[in-house]
Amino acid sequence: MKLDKQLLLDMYGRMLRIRKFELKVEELHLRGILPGLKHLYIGEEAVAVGVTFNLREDDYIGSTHRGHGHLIAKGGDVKIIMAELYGKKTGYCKGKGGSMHIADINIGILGANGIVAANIPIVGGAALSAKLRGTDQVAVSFFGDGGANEGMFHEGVNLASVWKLPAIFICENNQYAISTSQSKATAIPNIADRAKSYGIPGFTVDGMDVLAVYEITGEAVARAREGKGPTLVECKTYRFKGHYVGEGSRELSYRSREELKKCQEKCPIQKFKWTLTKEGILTEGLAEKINRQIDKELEEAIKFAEESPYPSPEDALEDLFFEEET
Ligand SMILES: Cc1ncc(C[n+]2csc(CCOP(=O)(O)OP(=O)(O)O)c2C)c(N)n1
Ligand SMILES: [Mg+2]
Repeated sequence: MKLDKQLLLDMYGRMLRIRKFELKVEELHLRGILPGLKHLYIGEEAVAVGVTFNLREDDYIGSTHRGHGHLIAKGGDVKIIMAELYGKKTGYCKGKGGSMHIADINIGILGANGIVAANIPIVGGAALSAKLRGTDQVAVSFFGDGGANEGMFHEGVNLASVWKLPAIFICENNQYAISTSQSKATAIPNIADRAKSYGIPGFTVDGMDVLAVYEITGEAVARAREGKGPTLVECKTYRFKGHYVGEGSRELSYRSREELKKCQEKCPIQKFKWTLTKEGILTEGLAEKINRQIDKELEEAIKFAEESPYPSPEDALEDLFFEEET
């Protein structure tokens, strides 16, 4: 394998951190400890990690309602994310935003976003800003197969192409928008084929293969940095859990147990672990060490969140934008 061994191990560790974080969130939610709505990223880890490992700290990402994986992949602090999910004052939004509003401008995370596809024009704006400032920063938008049918997708991708913006559009095609399968809502099988109509390159890639995602998005990032404009990359992936935590067995009304089982067998983390083991890069001992280190980080994050205070009632009046009456 051509890539640096430490980089590959870091990719593995980052995917596992996302997976274990999400499993903890699921557990804490189902025990009634975490408030609010959460959409888990389990099964899709190779996409966020494959993409963001091509990015610098000062590059931008725009995320979705299913955003924890993007935030952790881009370097978000699990302690502060966890505190936000607990609704605590030490969280990214001081406990007032929750899962779907987490942002960290200092490391280019423009925010999770509960409005499907709404980060596409925001990312377009960040890319325009980088271009006007003459930097070589790039901006990445993550959105789903459902998001690709929103007007904001068509408007945003078209304008980014016309203005040759340094943007990369990552469609996380997990085959469902809530309970609607892609085939019931989209006339073509490969969303990347739409790139042609905007005059930009489009690629469909196996989103369960972190190295495939890393390679193709590496090319897209290089193109964007060189001023050659945007690229659309469709990552075929699958969400292993329900649309939101608490959906329970209702998911079986739109997908079968057999389908779930077959897709879960393609676990991106397990697959990458096998590859690294076969190449002699990852040993059982090292895997266990990484595992324990993540468990410790998560324990500390939960302790930090639990011991943090809730915002006070007066805090509700802070961080607002309003105009003085004249
Ligand atoms: C503009 C808008 N329309 C509808 C919704 C309700 N909604 C929340 S998630 C979702 C499905 C999104 O599907 P997709 O883009 O494929 O993302 P996934 O959940 O599969 O990651 C919908 C319709 C919303 N939040 N925003
Ligand atoms: Mg989807």
